[in-house]
Amino acid sequence: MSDKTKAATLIGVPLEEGSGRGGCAMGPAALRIAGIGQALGELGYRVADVGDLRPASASDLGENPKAHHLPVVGAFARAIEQATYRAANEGTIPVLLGGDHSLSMGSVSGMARHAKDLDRPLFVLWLDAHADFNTPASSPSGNIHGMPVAYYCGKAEFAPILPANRPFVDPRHVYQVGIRSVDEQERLAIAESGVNVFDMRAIDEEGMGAIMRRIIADVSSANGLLHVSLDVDFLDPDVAPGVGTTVPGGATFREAHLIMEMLHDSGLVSSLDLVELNPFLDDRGKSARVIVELAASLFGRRILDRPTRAA
Ligand code: NNH
Ligand code: MN
Ligand code: MN
Ligand code: MN
Repeated sequence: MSDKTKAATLIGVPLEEGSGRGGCAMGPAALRIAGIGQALGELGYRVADVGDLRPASASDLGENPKAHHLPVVGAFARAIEQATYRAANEGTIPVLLGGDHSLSMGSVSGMARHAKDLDRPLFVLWLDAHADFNTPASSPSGNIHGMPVAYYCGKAEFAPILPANRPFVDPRHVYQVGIRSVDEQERLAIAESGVNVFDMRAIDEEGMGAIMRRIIADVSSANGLLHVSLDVDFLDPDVAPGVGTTVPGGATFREAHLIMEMLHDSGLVSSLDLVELNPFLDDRGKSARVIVELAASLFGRRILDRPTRAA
């Protein structure tokens, strides 16, 4: 996180229609109660909270049996795209308080528009148990939260949600870390797409530090902006149980913090999604607190000061 910026905009996204179950709409409230604003403030950031987005359902988007609640999810995507673009354009770091992962259709698209203005490439770090590369045709569930990566890479158009000339993210600029649940057809689509996938086995074999050094070097050498999208189920369910789609064998507390600490020191992060927190399933606020602590590490909280590395 670049210390030059030192300003963050919290954008609440009470959206759960993309996830196929209730609870994520309470995520923004839980993250605020767990102290997301104070944590960033204590690290020296000027924090503005724009409150929760509450767009009316988009009546121009028809219902789609293979993409559930498209008029609601699509309306949110439009509002999020604008709010994210505006916050970034004002020189702040947009922090999306989700809300289910379909919100990234809007946040990443907004950052892609911002990056295009700056004539810099946008990179995405996708921290998730799932690849979220389904399309309405391939999805076994019809839940749009399994589709945002395909959407912002331009591989899945459900309906005219955002302008047809919106900038897409180059799949080769997407880095997925923590993956351990991929659907049959999704597997083929990812392999063809060029998305960089570091699954749990890669983390076990190579170590999180080595993987993150590679990703940071790639973004840095391209002078890219880096959007970070953190799905609660990236973490092991023992660390963060408050999510609807837990998958065993996830990232440890320290692996997740190491990512955030290295990202902070890189100065490359332009924007952040905190998604899929389901307070209804949480254990007395445990997962909400872990997510806030991870965000604090990303914004510069550290165990000890470290010698500055030569550039
Ligand atoms: N792959 C499944 C689907 O598309 C599950 C997606 N669920 C998530 N993604 N939580 O992060 O329905
Ligand atoms: Mn996800
Ligand atoms: Mn997930
Ligand atoms: Mn490139």
